[in-house]
Amino acid sequence: MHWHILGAGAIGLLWAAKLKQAGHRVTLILHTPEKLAQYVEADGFSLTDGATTERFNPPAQLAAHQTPITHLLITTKSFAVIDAFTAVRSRLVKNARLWLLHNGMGPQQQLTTANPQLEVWAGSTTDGAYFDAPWHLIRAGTGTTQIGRLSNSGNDDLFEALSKVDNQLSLATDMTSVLWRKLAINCAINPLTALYNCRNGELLKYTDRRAAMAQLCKEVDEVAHALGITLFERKLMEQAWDVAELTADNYSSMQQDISHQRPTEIETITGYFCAKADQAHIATPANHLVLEAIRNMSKGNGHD
Ligand code: KPL
Repeated sequence: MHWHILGAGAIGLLWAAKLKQAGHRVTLILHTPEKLAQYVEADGFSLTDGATTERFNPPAQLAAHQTPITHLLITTKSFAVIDAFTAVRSRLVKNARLWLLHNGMGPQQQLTTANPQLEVWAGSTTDGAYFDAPWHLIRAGTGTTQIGRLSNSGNDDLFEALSKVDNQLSLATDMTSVLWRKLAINCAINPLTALYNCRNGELLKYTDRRAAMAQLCKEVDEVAHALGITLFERKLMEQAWDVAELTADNYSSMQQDISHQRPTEIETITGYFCAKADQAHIATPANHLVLEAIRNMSKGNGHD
């Protein structure tokens, strides 16, 4: 398979490395000429996994390149997915396979509905990697990745092929519920860590933070139930508590985005959730409150 990867962040490059190691062709699509020049200058990227460091140098290009795309993996931030896809859309062959691996919800459903000719897959991962220097990636433990087909077209061949690339990959028959579970955890943890400017574990230490988290969770449980989505066997608050405890020393992605004055993924996390609740005429005041608060913080950072 020849994979084009849009989004040269940690997850995008981790998958570029995995696909190369498994013998697939990989081409990176970088979003600015400056980024492309930096990549060429760096002569590719490296991945350190435990004691081993390996270098990778897949070809890179801009979206405007003309070669056809058969397999497209998008790993950008969720707010950039639609624009990234639109920039390469004319290059996709008929029946191309599109795999979306990003936080939040919305783009997956939008692209599946708007492109019935494509085989669209979505993923959710706990794989971790981070950059310790530009183009130098460190693998932070091996996580699991669930993928599932969202479009009616196609078969499960893509999963069969990718499971040979990553033995921690599993096939989700109900990917929408998998995405909702991740969304629910992110609704419970991400906005509050950004608002309190704290690590995930610090949400559990104070009564007011725990109460705020419990309120968000209660609303998410209620809406998921009304929409017929099975979240967890227990209450979301209990599940989110465990995630916050397990990742106690981490800063959530939203806390990091706010503290580095980057745009956040609030619209595809709490924003998506509130829109679904509004459509179902279920009041979710606590989630609406944090949605507005993060929007205001983002405005203060120059993003809206
Ligand atoms: O997914 C996460 C994120 O930071 O986006 C959690 C689960 C909250 C871990 O930090």
